[in-house]
Amino acid sequence: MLEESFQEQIDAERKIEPKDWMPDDYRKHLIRQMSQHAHSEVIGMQPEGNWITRAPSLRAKMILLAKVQDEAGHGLYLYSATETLGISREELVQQLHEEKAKYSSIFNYPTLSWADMGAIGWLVDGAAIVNQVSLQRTSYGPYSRAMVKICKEESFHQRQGYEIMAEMAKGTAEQKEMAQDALNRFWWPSIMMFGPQDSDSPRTGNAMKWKIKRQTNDELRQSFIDKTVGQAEVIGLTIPDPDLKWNEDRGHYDFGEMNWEEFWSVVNGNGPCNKQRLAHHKKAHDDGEWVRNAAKEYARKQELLLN
Ligand code: FAQ
Repeated sequence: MLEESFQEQIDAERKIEPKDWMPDDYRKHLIRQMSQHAHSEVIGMQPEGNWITRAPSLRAKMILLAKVQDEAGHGLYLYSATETLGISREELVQQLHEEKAKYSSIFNYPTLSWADMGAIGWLVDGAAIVNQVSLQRTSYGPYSRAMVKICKEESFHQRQGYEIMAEMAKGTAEQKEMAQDALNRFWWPSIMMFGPQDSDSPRTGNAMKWKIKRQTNDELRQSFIDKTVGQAEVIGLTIPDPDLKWNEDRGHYDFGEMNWEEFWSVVNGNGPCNKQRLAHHKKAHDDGEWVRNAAKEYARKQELLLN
């Protein structure tokens, strides 16, 4: 009965709010997806943080710094939204540290040159926008509202990256080569962000039924590729996929096969930087313990004063 009226509410496009009744599996599904999304934002600061001290100008440095700060903010909204489902941030972070919770595969690749800041903004934020615009219509109210604000900031991030790529592509031959090399390295990992093919995606069935996801992994991946090919052409860079070709009948680009072995290897903890990213997160968390303790003590004293 409760389950039926829950599904009716979803089918009628009414948002589910924290105090509404929800099936346990819906709650667990959201905690998993939203916390992994939050972890991705926070771990995602590391590949870019690597370049803040080496940005080529004060302007570039200020913009990159602002972008990385936004990502911390996105992590915070998403942790807060996840906490409305009855789990604490401490537990979520513990799940990350114990490798029970994942984060996006893309952040396990190294950033080797300044052009990688361009490729991340253009492609990684570009892919994140396609995914998150769709998630603005997700059925859980706090997640949906967090996505609206996050998407506005992601648009600025995408433009920041595209500007870097465009500038480098029209610079010296060496600069253009750096931009092309970054595109070559980040293209396939970026389209892997959308997850496994629909036929290999165990979570999609429930996610679509509960309208947590509004489009499947393959639909979103196709939409990202269709948007991005023209952008590469405008700045004179070549997407490293010889099978990429406009298909008049489908009204979409056809594209080559992804290396699924690489995808699962990165997802399962064996990518180029998985160990480094997690170790860095744990160290930062431990180093910040005194700040958390001081904040808790301050809150306790304030409460004593009020009572
Ligand atoms: N990486 O059945 P599905 C950003 C896992 S934010 C790692 O298809 P689902 C901003 C999946 O978790 C980027 N793991 O699962 C930024 C599941 O494992 P589990 C993050 C992956 O949930 C930009 C298993 O494989 N965005 O970039 C990946 O229906 C620049 C089976 O997969 C989000 O998290 C992957 N790529 O679909 C920050 C968006 N793909 O949990 C800094 C929200 C799949 O059963 C710089 N999340 N897996 O153990 C989603 O939309 C979905 O969760 C998907 C996966 C699409 C990621």
